[in-house]
Amino acid sequence: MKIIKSFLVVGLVLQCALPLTVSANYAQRDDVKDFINKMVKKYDFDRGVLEQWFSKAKKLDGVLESIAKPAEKTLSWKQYRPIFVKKKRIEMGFAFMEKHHELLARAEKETGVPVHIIAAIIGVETYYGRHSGRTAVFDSLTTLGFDYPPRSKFFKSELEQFLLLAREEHIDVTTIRGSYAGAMGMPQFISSSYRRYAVDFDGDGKRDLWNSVADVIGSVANYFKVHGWQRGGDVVQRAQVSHRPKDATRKKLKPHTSIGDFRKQGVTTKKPYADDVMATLITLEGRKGTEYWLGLKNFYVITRYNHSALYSMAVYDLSQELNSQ
Ligand SMILES: [Ca+2]
Repeated sequence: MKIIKSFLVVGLVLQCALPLTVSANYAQRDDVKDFINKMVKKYDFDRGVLEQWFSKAKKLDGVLESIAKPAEKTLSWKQYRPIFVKKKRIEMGFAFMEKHHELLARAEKETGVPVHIIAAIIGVETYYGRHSGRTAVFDSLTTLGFDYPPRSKFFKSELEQFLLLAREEHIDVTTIRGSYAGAMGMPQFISSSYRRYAVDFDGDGKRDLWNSVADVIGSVANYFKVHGWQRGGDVVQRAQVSHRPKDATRKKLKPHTSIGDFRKQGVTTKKPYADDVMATLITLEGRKGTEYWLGLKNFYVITRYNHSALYSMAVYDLSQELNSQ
């Protein structure tokens, strides 16, 4: 569910055209052999098939470069926002909502997640399904799982989930494409999320996040519902501050302080909230200087999709644009 940047995709396509001599021959590595053993013993995978896949897996240097510098960590809000909240994405969002109005309305009715939030997620992730990633997911997860020590454990686990997902959903391990970090389909679900949260919303017996817009809409809404979306609840509110708060960090995503306590610290919102409503303070460097916001439970729920305050704000702002007509 990380962001795909088109220049990155172009880089990976070029890289894939290199001769096969760049093959890392993963099947001969001890750590990969351990992984294969685990998949055979724990899940009864065919050893020969796994060995064949890993012998052909490519180490993707472009993936390793990208994972080291995700946009959320290097961009300020004033740089980040215009990437996502812009005319083309808004116009395409209206078209998407009009075309899929009934599905979106059904998902909102069942889960409480507003249609414009669901649409904004799909818009931010993949331009409403147009850019769902061109990197071979098996290669990217193998590269990250075995050649990216800082997050090796996580990506090995995703690789395990990916192989299980492919078996359950009858999809071809070697041809599936996604983002450099292994996020797949129109909503960019990573493998563990796909297995846990995707739903068959069109009732054809399959969970298809590449081709079924119904499944995509139902799955995004279900993801938020399971993560605690509050029906009718606010996402975030602009805050006024009497002085720069001690806690002016945007690192705490989870609401941790009551609105009443924020008020005592000189942090207030124009819209009144009960004192016991929990919030987190978000500090953004916007076009016109520092902005303070109070993020509520639903703000936090959006960050469960991508653990970034900038991401959640961009989804919210785009959803507001889509809700403006
Ligand atoms: Ca389906």
